[in-house]
Amino acid sequence: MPVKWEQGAKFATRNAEKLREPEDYRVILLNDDYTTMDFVVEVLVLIFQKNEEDANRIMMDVHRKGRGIVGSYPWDIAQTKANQVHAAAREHEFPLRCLVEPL
Ligand code: TYC
Repeated sequence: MPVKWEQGAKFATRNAEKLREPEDYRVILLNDDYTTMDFVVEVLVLIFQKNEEDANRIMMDVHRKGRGIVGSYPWDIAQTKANQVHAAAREHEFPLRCLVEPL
């Protein structure tokens, strides 16, 4: 029935928009000369739930290019993760920094 199909399509589109909507902020990791590679990988695994392979790839990308995208998250989650990175870095006396930027 065409009317029902059209309503279903609209509904599906709205749901897809809703699922994308909250991912508004990128967490950007910055390179530095002092934080160890192992610590950065650990941060990516424990705070950002990356697997070892992705964590290594992201860490090496940041190491080579100076900065890199870790992921996109709703604002409060991005802020919380950035705070957790800075707290862990401070605790281990590393200068590791990340930024939260709008998409
Ligand atoms: N450049 C650091 C080193 O050589 C490693 C590193 C990678 C530091 C990524 C920070 O976000 C970073 N030990």
